[in-house]
Amino acid sequence: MKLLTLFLLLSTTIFSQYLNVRVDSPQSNQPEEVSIAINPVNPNFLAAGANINHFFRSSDGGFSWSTSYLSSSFGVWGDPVVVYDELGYLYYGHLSNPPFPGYWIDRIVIQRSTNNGLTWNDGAGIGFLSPKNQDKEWIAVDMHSNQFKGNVYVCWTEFDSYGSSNPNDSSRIKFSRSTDKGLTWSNAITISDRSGNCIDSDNTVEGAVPCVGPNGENYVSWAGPLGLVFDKSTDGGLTWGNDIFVSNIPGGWDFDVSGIYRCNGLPITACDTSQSPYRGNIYINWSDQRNGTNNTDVFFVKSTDGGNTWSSPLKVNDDNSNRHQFFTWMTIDQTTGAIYIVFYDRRNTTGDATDVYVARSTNGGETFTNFKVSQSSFTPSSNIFFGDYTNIAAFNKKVYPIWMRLDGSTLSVWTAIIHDSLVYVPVELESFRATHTTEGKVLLSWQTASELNNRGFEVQRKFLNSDFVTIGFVEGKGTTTQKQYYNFIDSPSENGLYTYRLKQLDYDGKSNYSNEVEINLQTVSYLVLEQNYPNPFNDRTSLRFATAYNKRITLKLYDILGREVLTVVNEILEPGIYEREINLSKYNFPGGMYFYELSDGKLTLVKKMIYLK
Ligand SMILES: [Ca+2]
Ligand SMILES: [Ca+2]
Ligand SMILES: [Ca+2]
Ligand SMILES: [Ca+2]
Repeated sequence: MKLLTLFLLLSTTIFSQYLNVRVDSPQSNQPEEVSIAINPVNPNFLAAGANINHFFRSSDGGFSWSTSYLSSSFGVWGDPVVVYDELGYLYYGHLSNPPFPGYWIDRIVIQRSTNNGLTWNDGAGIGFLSPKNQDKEWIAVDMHSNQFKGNVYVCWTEFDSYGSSNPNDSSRIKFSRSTDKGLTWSNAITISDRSGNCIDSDNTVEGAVPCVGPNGENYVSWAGPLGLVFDKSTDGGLTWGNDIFVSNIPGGWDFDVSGIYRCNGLPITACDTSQSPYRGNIYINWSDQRNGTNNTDVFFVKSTDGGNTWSSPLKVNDDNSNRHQFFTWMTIDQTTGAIYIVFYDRRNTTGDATDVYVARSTNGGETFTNFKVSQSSFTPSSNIFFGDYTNIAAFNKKVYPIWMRLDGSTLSVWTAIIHDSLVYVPVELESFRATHTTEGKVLLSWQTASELNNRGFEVQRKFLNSDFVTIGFVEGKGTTTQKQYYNFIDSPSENGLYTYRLKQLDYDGKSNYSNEVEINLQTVSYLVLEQNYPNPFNDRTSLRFATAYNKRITLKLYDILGREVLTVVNEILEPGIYEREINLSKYNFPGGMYFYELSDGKLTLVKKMIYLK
């Protein structure tokens, strides 16, 4: 019997060695700042981007890649971010550098492709507000919510003047949305309550990676002078709330890692919209140097209440090496709820030699398992710009981290093809029982250890040799890891053997049957009416009945048309057996069929008699 499902990790040996695949081509021009996305409509199609205008596509699940270069009349000035929507449309966001009267990073540009990146439109410019600079966009798509499905959202940092140390210049987090698949965009609004400076360092507000919640909520966090803060919108991005403090970032988001041109620990925000037990959880991942300037670590917090409160930071890298882990990125496989975090890691190296690790959580971020995904380490040089981040995408148990290697002075872009063996396994209901109640009814009770995507239970009953029929529905708890208790009371009208079962229904239409339970219902009769004697009869016959309660009892006679013709008894009787003789010759009734009805006001019993006359 299978009824509900639960996450279970069946294999812990899957993470051994991964095929590393080069994404860029030897002709690429120093690609860094990578982004990767999986087409949910056809997951064999993958898209990736890298500075300054690289586009990479794969149509075979990431085993081979081709390189092309984006162009737009707005200019293509780096910070690429690739995102697929629910239709399989592909968005490529980047910075601008249009010809005069435009200027360097004067707007965010998002181009769209409907053929997995073979061709692109010219794109739309977002947030132009001369002479300000618009920098480092991140994009999210509402893949499924009832209200806002298909909306595309973008967040970024606006600088009054990029790099300025003038105290009058400030930075802020901006937001825009598209409700027409990226063709047009709303006017940019500011969502950060507290501005940062324009230096592009610890006290500048940056790192706004938006995500979408199960009901279309917009969630985003960023780093700045207050540390890590969070904000959300529940109306499709029209209005936003007060920024909520999440965590401090000791040392700030801008720090040094030897061998790296520049390094930051900017946050990534993600929300579980899967049907896992962790649906709705919001996660933030970043890195900082709270444990020492030679010991960068990767951190993680979560909110289970829509971002109002946050857990204490959890260190994601599970080493005790006092070495650097940096340039982290996070994704959720929204088909399973598993969390994947990629980062560079020096736990097992010396000097600046660097590996790539992925951490995975299958319990909503309570714990992470770390594993190495790079087949060999590389030793970067701080003389070569290395970009500002890595990236990772996961869909349907396929996980693709993407990162840069820097070998000598040559940058290259790599992915690993990870096929996660995470599976759902069925678990049994902990109990399903049928018991008698004191009122002669049937109490069905059952409990579940956990639920995944459970819409509820149809209660089905079979009487004697009939088929099962549905007699009721009990709503499920959807998704929960808590033990749940249910019951249902049935009131069958007849005595006999009843069989019950549950039909458990998932939200996605799947169903499972429980085991069957039987109960023999022999309700006690509190009112008894016997057949008259003699029957058929001439003139006289005797009516016997019994009552178990001290109640008003009526015994009446009806003709074949249902008309009451005689009241035999109408009085309060003690419990006992009674007999009344009637003589119909006294009334001149016609011969034929008559009915006699005994009632205690609640239960009514009827039998028929034949008067021969
Ligand atoms: Ca950049
Ligand atoms: Ca706000
Ligand atoms: Ca700093
Ligand atoms: Ca460390």
